[in-house]
Amino acid sequence: MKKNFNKLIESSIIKGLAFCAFDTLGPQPIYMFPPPLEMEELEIKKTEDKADNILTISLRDYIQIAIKNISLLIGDGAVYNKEIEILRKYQYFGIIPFPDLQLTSLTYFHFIDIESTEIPTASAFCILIDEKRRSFLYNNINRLKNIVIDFFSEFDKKMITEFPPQEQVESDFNGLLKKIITIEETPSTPISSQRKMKILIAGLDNSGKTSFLLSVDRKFSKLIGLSPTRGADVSSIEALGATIFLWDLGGQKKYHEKYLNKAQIYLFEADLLFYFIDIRDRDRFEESLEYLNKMKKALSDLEQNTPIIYVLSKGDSDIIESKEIKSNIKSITNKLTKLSQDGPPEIYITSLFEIFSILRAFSSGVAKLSPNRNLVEHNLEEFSTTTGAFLILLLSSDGLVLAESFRPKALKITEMEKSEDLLNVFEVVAPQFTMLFKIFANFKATEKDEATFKVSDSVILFKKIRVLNYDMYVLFLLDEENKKDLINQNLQEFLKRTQDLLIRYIS
Ligand SMILES: Nc1nc2c(ncn2[C@@H]2O[C@H](COP(=O)(O)OP(=O)(O)OP(=O)(O)O)[C@@H](O)[C@H]2O)c(=O)[nH]1
Ligand SMILES: [Mg+2]
Repeated sequence: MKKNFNKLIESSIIKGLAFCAFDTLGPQPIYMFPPPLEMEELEIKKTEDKADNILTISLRDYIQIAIKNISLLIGDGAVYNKEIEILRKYQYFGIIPFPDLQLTSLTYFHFIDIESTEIPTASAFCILIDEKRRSFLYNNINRLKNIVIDFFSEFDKKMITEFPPQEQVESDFNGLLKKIITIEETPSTPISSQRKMKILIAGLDNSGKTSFLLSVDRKFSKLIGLSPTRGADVSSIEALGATIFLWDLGGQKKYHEKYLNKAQIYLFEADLLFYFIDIRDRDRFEESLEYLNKMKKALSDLEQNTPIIYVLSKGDSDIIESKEIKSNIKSITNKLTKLSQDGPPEIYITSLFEIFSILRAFSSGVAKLSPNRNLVEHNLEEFSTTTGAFLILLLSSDGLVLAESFRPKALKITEMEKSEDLLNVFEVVAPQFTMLFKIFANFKATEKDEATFKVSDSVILFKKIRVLNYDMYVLFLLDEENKKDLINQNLQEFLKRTQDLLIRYIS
């Protein structure tokens, strides 16, 4: 049996599988494929000139893997204050680095029900891969997720009374590995060393696409005298550790057919679509929705489930509160909501004159591509429960929003309710964020590590933090300044736990 698994793994890009759980002894590896080596064996293996792919790690290494993973799920323990039903629904994936072992793992976190324990047991299942080949995980993440979730929906049942011994479950994990190997045989993208992402920027002509991209890249000098984009203009930027290819699809009608007929080129393997609608141009809403529908159909014909972010452009601050624009926003939001099948659409209002409205829309898009975003936000949420912060934003030094956590009360204390007639308030409303970002810009300029700002009844606390070689910033919105102490007490622990998730945010 043991041989079987090792044979399989030799032919795979995957180096090992580990299932860990929070056992009576704390975080423990329960199933380890290949099994850990004794110290002597390890020494021998090290001297051998081995060409095989099999992982040679000790039990101690597996325990380290278990500890690091499980602590990401249960954090400081605040998670156990949640109702059991909520714990049962937790399902997170994360890409976690293990630099000491030169490994990266795609980890599936969830709680399992075991009869002998009252509360569900925290578990982490790791697919281990050579860190240099981790792009395989990013590029095939959706297929991998499905396989793993399917597997555990059955396998969890086997663990109800206790963890069966490894020999008894070996064939299950063999089966799982075989499925992963089928992905390797038909990868979505050639396996390469660096993660590349393709983002489409589409919408009618004159809807502000090129202006948006130039602002993201802070090329303001080029904004003057911009002419319509002819055909597709592909550029690339480096952000958050990855190369992002931006396909600016010039919106004039004469190009539409070309993009749609040659979808295999233009739309193929798009990770994300930003769809632009000029919020002032109500007369063209219908035309824009028609184009959107064609584009959505072309994407689904390619069997791509490309996420879409809607950008309502030209929402300048001098007109955003006007009756006309408010009614336009409402009308288009309703229409987009009707069109969107899986959940409420993600909509941002932007203005060229509010750079942060653009950065926020862009970063939410890019963050959508990060497998680690949900887990970081899960941890942020716990941190906010522990510290009583109403809003926490994690920002990169160039103002991209890496993660955010907020409680409805945050809307109240910043008077963000103004637009309550809109759906999905927080995603839609940018202007209030602009205020926060302006403060952020001021804070950055001071080059301090910490500062507080009073805004009406609330306090905004900024902290500069360092994760590896990157400066990052955390913003907290508080109702009382004395909550600061609690934040300072818990921040280091929080950072220690989540820094690996941030390092592997998208690269
Ligand atoms: N007031 C205002 N004008 C904007 C804003 N964004 C873009 N514009 C203007 O809208 C016009 C069209 O912008 P572009 O970025 O060229 O539009 P596009 O979507 O790239 O157009 P095509 O390339 O033809 O598809 C330009 O004159 C911009 O200055 C904004 O936020 N506010
Ligand atoms: Mg353009």
